[in-house]
Amino acid sequence: MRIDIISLFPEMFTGPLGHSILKRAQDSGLLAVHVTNPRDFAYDKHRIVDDYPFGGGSGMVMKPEPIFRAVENVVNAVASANRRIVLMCPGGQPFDQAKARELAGYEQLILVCGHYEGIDDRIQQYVIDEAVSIGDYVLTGGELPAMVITDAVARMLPGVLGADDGAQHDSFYNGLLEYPQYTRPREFNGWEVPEILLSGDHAKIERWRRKESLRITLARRPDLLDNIELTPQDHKLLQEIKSEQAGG
Ligand code: 4FV
Repeated sequence: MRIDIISLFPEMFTGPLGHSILKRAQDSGLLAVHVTNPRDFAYDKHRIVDDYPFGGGSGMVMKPEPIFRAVENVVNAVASANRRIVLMCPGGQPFDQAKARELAGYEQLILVCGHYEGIDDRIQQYVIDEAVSIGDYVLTGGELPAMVITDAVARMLPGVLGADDGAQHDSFYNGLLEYPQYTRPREFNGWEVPEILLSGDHAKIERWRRKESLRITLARRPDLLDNIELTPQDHKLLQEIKSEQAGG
C-alpha cells in the first residue's frame, strides 16, 4: 500500500513513522509513505498557503490551489485508481477499527492534513472522498490524526504484524475489548499470573480469554456488546460473570 500525506509540516512525520513495526513495514516494501508539502505548489513569490477567511472571523484558512495541486501530483504518481482521498477534521466520520480495516483495502490512501482554522471548503466538496475524525476535540493540525490513521491502517496490512493472526486478537477486532495479557515472571511483587494460563489446556485458556474479554467489555464499553453477534457460549459466560458479580 502507498500512503500519501499532504502536510505543511513533513518533518513532523519522520519520528512517529520511522520506528519499529511501521519502519519494518516500509523497509520490507509492504508500505510506502510519502509526505507532500502544499507549499511546494504555491507559485507566488511568498509561496502563500493560507489567507484570511471570507466573511471575516479569527484565524487563517488554507488556500485551495496549493492543496489541489499537491493532491493532483500524488494522484498522477500512482497508476491504480484504487485510491481513497481522506480529510482529517473534527466534523468527519468517527475513525474506528472497521474504518481502519476498510481503508487498508485501498492501494493508495491520500491523507490531507488541515492546519489553522481548516481548509477552504471547496477542497472538501470537490476533491475529498471522505472526512474522518479521530475524536471530538480540536487539534492544531491534521498531522497527528494522519499518523494515527497511518498506524492503525498499516497494522491491518497482511504481513505487517508478522504472524498474520497478530491483528485477529486485537481489541475491537472481534468487536470486544482484548483479554488481559501476562508474561514471565510467574510471580512479581507477590502478584501471580492466573493459573489457567500456565495449564497448557488451550480449550480452557480460550474459554477464559473469551470470558475476560466479555467481562472487561461489559464493565468498560457495554455499548460494544450491542454491535456484535454473541454466541450461546457468550451468553452463558455473561451469565456466569453477572452471577459471580452478584456474589453467586
Ligand atoms: C481533527 C480531529 C482536528 C481542526 C482544525 C486541524 C484540526 C485544524 N482532525 N480529527 N479531531 N483537526 O482537530 O481529525 O485544521
